[in-house]
Amino acid sequence: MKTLGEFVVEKQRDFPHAKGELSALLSAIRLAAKICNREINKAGLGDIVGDAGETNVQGEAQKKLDVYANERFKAALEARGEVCGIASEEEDHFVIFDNELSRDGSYVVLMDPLDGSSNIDVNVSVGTIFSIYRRVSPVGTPATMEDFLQPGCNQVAAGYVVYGSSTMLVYTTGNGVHGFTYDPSIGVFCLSHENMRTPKDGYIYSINEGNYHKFPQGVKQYIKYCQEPDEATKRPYSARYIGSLVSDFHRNLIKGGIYLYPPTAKTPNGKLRLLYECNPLAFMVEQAGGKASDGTQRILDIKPTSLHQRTPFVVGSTNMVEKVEQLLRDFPDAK
Ligand code: AHM
Ligand code: MG
Repeated sequence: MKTLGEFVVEKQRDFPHAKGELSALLSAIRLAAKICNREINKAGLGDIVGDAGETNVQGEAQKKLDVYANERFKAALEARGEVCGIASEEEDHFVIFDNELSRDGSYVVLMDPLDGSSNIDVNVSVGTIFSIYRRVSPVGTPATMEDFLQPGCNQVAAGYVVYGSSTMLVYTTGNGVHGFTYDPSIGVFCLSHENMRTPKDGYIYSINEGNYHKFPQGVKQYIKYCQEPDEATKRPYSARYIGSLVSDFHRNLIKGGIYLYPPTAKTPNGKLRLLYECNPLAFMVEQAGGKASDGTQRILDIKPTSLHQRTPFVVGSTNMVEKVEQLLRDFPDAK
């Protein structure tokens, strides 16, 4: 049995000049994940479910556990000194860790501390998503907006924690995707899925079909395509939608499949946030042999212009994502 800690140290030896900063940073994330896992697991007890009474910058009601997870991850990352600032779905602005130790930190972290949190009150899986960059501003100074607005292809590491029937931490540093299952009896994440690969073809499609009438023509065509019987391509595909991005993504990564959050006329950029939802998952899926697109271009190539910007998101098995891109080209919407 190999623990996450051992695995990270082992991998660090592959980079002879690594100073162990990234390993220390990942260990901060691991600690915060364990603490959040403990609270999420007893979500039905006590006064921890429900709304916190505040809305975040995107006008969404914050859950008590959103706030809790945000605080836990922030505190764990600030305590170590490798990180000079964070951006979070639950924070209007990026947060500078302005103490002597953190100012010398080489990294910034962007995160969605508790994604899918509207599911928490009904005992459905939720997740944490994180994305790590090297800062571009000089070490020794406070973090700046430029540190956070980097294209996804600059990520040095990314990952997620899925608090599901078991809790897993899955991450990449650009050298494959590795998954660790939490053993609560010993309080340790253990290597369970080394070098995860996603199938090129999948048979699951995940989309909120309730919005069907608002989707672009190309996406409607794709839904029809998924439902059409055809033995050669094993259609119809199965529809699976949890409404909890990390869980939908995790299932599709393992089994093969596609997740779509398309634009609509009212929300031309869809719902999901580029920097801390789409970029990290795009990095992971590419590392596993899959693809992530906004319908026309690679997610990781988008140059961000604001912290909470949204993007349409199509992610999963390469051939499925390419089919969507093709149908969006073939069936353009009237301007
Ligand atoms: P959140 O960050 O406020 O939790 O929103 C993101 C969630 C994703 O987890 C999920 O895939 C999506 O929103 C579901 O949206 P919808 O209910 O519109 O289908
Ligand atoms: Mg989210």
